[in-house]
Amino acid sequence: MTTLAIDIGGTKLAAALISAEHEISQRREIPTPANADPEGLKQALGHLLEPYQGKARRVAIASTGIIDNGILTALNPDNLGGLNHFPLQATVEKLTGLPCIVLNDAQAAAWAEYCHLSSRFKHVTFITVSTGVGGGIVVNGELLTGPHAFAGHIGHIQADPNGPICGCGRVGCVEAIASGRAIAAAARHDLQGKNAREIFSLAYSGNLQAQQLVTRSAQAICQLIANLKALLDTECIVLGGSVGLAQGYRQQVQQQLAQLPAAFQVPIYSAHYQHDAGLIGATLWSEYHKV
Ligand code: ADP
Ligand code: BMX
Ligand code: ZN
Repeated sequence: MTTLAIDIGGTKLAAALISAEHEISQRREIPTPANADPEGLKQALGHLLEPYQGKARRVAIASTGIIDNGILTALNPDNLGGLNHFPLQATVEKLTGLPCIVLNDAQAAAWAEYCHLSSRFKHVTFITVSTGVGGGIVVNGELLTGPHAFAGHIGHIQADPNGPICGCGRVGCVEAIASGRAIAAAARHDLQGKNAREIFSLAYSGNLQAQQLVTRSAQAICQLIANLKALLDTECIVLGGSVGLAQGYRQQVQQQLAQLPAAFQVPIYSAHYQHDAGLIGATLWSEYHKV
């Protein structure tokens, strides 16, 4: 059965058709509307999905935010215009006329990466370092979503009690230090106003401040991984998101983790499905739940 998969992130909205063999076709991407209020998001989704009319039998969505029973609430309103109780599933069902399932983006990506690794590991944790920092946790072959769908929001574990205030309202969250947005927000002088992609490219060409911003992000992710190892004894970490997948980033995190005591060591892989982990994961989740 062909699935129309959608990935809603803080920076971009992606959609594609996923075949029964999990091949991806007709992938499209548009920027997330700057003011992602309910109307803005509805319009953007309408525009994104228009070319897929009549081409799929179900819809599977991976979306940033807390996704509880098909309803989206932004934990960090900076990342999605403060959407609160947005009926995402119902909106897309109405737009497409198809049955639909919705899962948090990092939970979906975790499911995809776990399914890929399941012959080797039963305990897998996915971390996306993207607009925000998100996570998905598989324990003993089961994806943890939690009673309020909040499980895995590891970007909001505190990294520094003296750190910047996070959009979620807490102080010093990992997301406020390591995410693409946080990297851009901490830039000063010649780097002020540049986005994370530009800062990474300046880091490769030797800009010291850019290198320090990347290292600060990698350090926060390294400490997060050590905390997750202590909490879950996870067998491996999978890194995704455009920052997580940026050239050299995983290696920096690995080098820093290698400095910590043996009990905190855990293998770190780059996402097998790269930037499509959310699309594939939501599709696999819709199959698992027989949507
Ligand atoms: P989303 O959060 O919408 O899922 P991404 O995973 O693409 O989207 O993450 C967006 C963040 O990644 C932005 O902060 C952007 O500046 C940054 N980014 C995009 N491309 C790169 C790159 N090649 N290297 C480093 N950072 C990148
Ligand atoms: C934020 C939070 C998570 C999400 C993570 C990564 C919102 C809107 N999102 O911590 O639900 O998984 O960002 O999201 O509060 P992305 O947009 O960076 O992919
Ligand atoms: Zn936070």
